[in-house]
Amino acid sequence: MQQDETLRDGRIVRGEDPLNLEMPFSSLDQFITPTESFYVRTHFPIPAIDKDEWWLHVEGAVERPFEINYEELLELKSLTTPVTLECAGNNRNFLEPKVKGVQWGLGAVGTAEWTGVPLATLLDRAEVKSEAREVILEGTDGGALEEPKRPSGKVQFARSIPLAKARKDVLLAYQMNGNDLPPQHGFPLRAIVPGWYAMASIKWLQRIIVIDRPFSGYYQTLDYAFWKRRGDIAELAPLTEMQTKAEIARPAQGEMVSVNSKVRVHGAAWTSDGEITKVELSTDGGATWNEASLIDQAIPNAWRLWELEWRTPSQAGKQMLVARAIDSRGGTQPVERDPDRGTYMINHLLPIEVEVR
Ligand SMILES: Nc1nc2c(c(=O)[nH]1)N[C@H]1C(S)=C(S)[C@@H](COP(=O)(O)O)O[C@H]1N2
Ligand SMILES: [Mo]
Repeated sequence: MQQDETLRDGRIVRGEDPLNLEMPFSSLDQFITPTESFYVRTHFPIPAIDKDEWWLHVEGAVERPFEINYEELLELKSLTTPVTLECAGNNRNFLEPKVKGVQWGLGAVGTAEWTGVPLATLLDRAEVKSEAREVILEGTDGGALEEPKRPSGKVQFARSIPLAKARKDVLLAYQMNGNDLPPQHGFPLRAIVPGWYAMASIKWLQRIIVIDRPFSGYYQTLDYAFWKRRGDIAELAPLTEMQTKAEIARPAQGEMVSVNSKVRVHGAAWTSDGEITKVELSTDGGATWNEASLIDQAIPNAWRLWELEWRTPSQAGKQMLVARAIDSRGGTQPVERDPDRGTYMINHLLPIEVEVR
């Protein structure tokens, strides 16, 4: 956790090439994450796209394939909604032993207000055929891969969504927090897939391909997948829904607090397809739990801020703070890490050590 952390304009640099920036989660102080604090995850160089030259192609198992440009897209009926994005590798640097991948701490997550056109609008225009099952979203970015198991040559970043989900609530966003998408976040257009880990929220969208069978692209199977067990058989399943999680913003790991004082412990909690109904905090490493207050209203597909006043012990020493979330589907967080999740979906209980003195 406390490795060297280079900050750039208030974000932790987790990688330069490709660019990966993390929000210092201890800076959480409002429901909406400002764009300049929002984490950035890229796999390839950020494409420089001229919106006047850009086209979005809608094709595949549709009656009427078409292309649409930026201007035309902006004329369609839009909506604005807050959605929380979390990288499937968020919290990876808590894993022991260390695993490969970007060493995210707590801040590969954020909530922005997204404005755009429902994917359903474009699917309706294209007239999806009855045999259609999934929708592939393809980015403009791509390149050669380094993993031992890889296709040769260039691969585009692409992911698929089941047709029902694509129609239900996937947004094609051109604005983030009221301004045009910045290049880092997918200008001119990105998908927002509510409730799913953010690898599905494809940036720099260039193609929407409707298909009649499950997509088995690189980022759907070899990467961004986990082992789903049927007894002794394990099959690779694509990552989809975010797992229930609460994170503590303050006090942060290693922070010092005074004995016999009142400290505000606060953070955020989220889930997918439901709402957070309770957040509990333990200040003794999980032995006893207290219920935190949930702040404001529950908003679907967005995190819920929470807080609790902690009366610190009269004795100096180290204390382990642990938060856990419970959602309306009865989902909560596992105590132990499930190794079948590989390097993703990290939502087991994570203690934060603070020093009382
Ligand atoms: N085209 C494209 N889309 C992408 C990615 C990418 O590298 N290329 N990264 C994905 C991953 S893994 C995450 S976590 C989110 C990050 O979105 P952000 O950079 O806006 O926070 O974008 C997703 N969409
Ligand atoms: Mo991610």
